[in-house]
Amino acid sequence: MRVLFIIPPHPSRDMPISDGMPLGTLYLASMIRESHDVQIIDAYSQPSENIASHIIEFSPDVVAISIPFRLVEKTAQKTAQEVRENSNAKIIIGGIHATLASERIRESISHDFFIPGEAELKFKSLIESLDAGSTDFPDGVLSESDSPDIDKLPLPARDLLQNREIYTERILTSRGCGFNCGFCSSKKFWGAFRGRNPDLIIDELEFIYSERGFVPVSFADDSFTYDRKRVIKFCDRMMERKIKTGRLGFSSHPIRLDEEILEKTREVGFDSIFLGLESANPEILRFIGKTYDHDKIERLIEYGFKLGFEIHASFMIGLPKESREDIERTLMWAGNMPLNSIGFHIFYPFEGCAIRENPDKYGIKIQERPEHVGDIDGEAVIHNGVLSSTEILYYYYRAKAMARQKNKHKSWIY
Ligand code: B12
Ligand code: SF4
Repeated sequence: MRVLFIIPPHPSRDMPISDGMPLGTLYLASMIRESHDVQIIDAYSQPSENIASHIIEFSPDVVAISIPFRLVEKTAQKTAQEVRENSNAKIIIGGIHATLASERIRESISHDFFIPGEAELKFKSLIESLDAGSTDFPDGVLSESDSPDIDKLPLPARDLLQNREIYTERILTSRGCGFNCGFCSSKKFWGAFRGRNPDLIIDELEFIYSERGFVPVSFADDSFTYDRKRVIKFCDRMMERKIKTGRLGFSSHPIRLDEEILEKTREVGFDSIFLGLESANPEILRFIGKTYDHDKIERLIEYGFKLGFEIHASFMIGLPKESREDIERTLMWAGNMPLNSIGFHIFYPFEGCAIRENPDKYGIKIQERPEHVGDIDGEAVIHNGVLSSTEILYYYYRAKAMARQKNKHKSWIY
């Protein structure tokens, strides 16, 4: 069968981006590539792709459309229409946002099959069934896949990406997150944390280097450091195997950093850390289910900086109950730390997060209109109990202006 994977374009950006390597699609492609003819259009990262002419040229039997975030919901709808207009291919949809907003997505996006959740196993069996001519799918909704054993999955089919050189390489060393922050849907989608075997991660890293040389590699896990023992073991194995690296970066929940983790990860080649710090006010953070010690993280950031790390942090504007004073405090705190870059984003209650599911409990009013596309860099859609959406937007612009000043010296993006 000819299977075409499509990641729909961003609704407004027309520039390529480097940080969007679509690992989910690459995992699915790796499951079927040996028996089928597979192509990938990543119109999100490479917006110049002409989807319609590609469909006509490749003439696929199946088109698999990935819907990772709300931001691409409308363009996914348009992509599915283009498939319908230019081919007789069966359309399969899936991805995080498709799963968490499945009711609306299933109504608005033309498709033959919908596979919620982690889809490797179900996707492969669906393709095999279609190939065998089976039509035994009552309503096109396949039950959620069993989570695969992530140590047994084939490596993501990175080599199938067109213009691979535009991408920062990404590697996934775990799935799921052990935390449950009220603004995040990760737990709901991925469930419990599952870490991969350190030696297999190192093998994958070496494979990437064998293909592309010592390029920067970003560890794409939600929180690479969630399982401390696994990180230590990973670093020990890197040392024992004497692995030479290019630049390496990871993300961490602030509560999962400590001196030894910083030292060990630095020693094996990591030099970039991304931290979701969100707010300077511990009470706001406690209220939304994310806690850490602000004094301690300040000390660790300074220590990490001394060790030679670049440290990038992200903050949210407009969290439930956050007042003007809270935001001022966050701006001040963020501005005073030796961070290499700071990012501000508007709090957006995405489908699947606890705050969206219990707005009364969090004291917010959601004022989302159909034209809102889910852009955390431009839309405020709540009254947070203290500030209106207009006020949130105002403080967000102030925060952005401050970040622009501070980010002048930013080098590598995590
Ligand atoms: C890396 C990442 C990015 C990368 C790359 C995204 C990509 N191409 O996949 C970049 C940096 C581009 C990105 C951007 C954004 N992201 Co992001 N991102 C992530 C992150 C941390 C990891 C994604 C990943 O690689 N997962 C690993 C792979 C293996 O999983 P997967 O892609 O989901 O694929 C599996 C399943 O979903 C499914 N599947 C996937 N595709 C398909 C297709 C079919 C047909 C089927 C059947 C199944 C299927 O099977 C796959 C294998 O199991 C996730 C959080 C997370 N833990 O997943 C957030 C996440 C997806 N991002 C999110 C958001 C909001 C954004 C932004 C849109 C934010 C914004 N500005 O509004 C931005 C866009 C910024 C911009 N201006 O362009 C939210 C989405 C929430 C939502 N409902 O919208 C998430 C869930 C984070 C969160 N918890 O809030 N992101
Ligand atoms: S925000 Fe990060 S640490 Fe919190 S639940 Fe989501 S993925 Fe986990």
